[in-house]
Amino acid sequence: MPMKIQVPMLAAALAALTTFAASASADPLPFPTLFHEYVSNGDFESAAGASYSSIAPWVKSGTVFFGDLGFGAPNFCVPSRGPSTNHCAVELGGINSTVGEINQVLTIPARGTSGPTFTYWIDVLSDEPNNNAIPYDTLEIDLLDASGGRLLMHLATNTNLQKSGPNATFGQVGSWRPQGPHNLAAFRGQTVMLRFRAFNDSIYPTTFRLDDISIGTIW
Ligand SMILES: [Ca+2]
Ligand SMILES: [Ca+2]
Repeated sequence: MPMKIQVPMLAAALAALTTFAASASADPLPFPTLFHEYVSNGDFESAAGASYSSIAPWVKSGTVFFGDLGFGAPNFCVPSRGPSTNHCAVELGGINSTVGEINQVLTIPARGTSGPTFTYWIDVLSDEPNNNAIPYDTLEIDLLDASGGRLLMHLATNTNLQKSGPNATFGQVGSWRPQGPHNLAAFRGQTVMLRFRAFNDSIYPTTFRLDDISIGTIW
């Protein structure tokens, strides 16, 4: 004999299903989805319309240019990698026998289930002929303690061997490439200094352009 479904039973079942669906949709998302950036002004966009000589909290010394490259164009910032949404970058080196450095002190929270990771974009412009494959001009990237006195980890080295074109000239846009990621999980919960230091030897200058410098993770 076929079983008859009572209308009140069906209505109760539907009501229970509706209540379950409503409570499920009201729950917070079970997985973290937001990327948290720990580097301040790593995109260097605040050079636009500003003084062009500094971008807090970056500390600079030597041959470093955020903008105003000294060619009589005070509204000119270092060309970046995405002209439509991303105008400015930073330039280290580009002059023989100089050192150029930027650094900032930042705190890496002990949050998230992985990372954080360090990434950046670079464009190397050099007059080095590269015939003998020797890295004469270099960019050293390091993590130090907050005072800058003690090296914690060497992160990366870029050199003239990665050049995309001749040394930087006014308005020149080269070829940008992404770098990393480098895992910084060992430094969760610490305050550290992130430092970029460019060295040029005495001949054939090399410019290291940097943009979208990031240390961050999802939580
Ligand atoms: Ca930028
Ligand atoms: Ca050189």
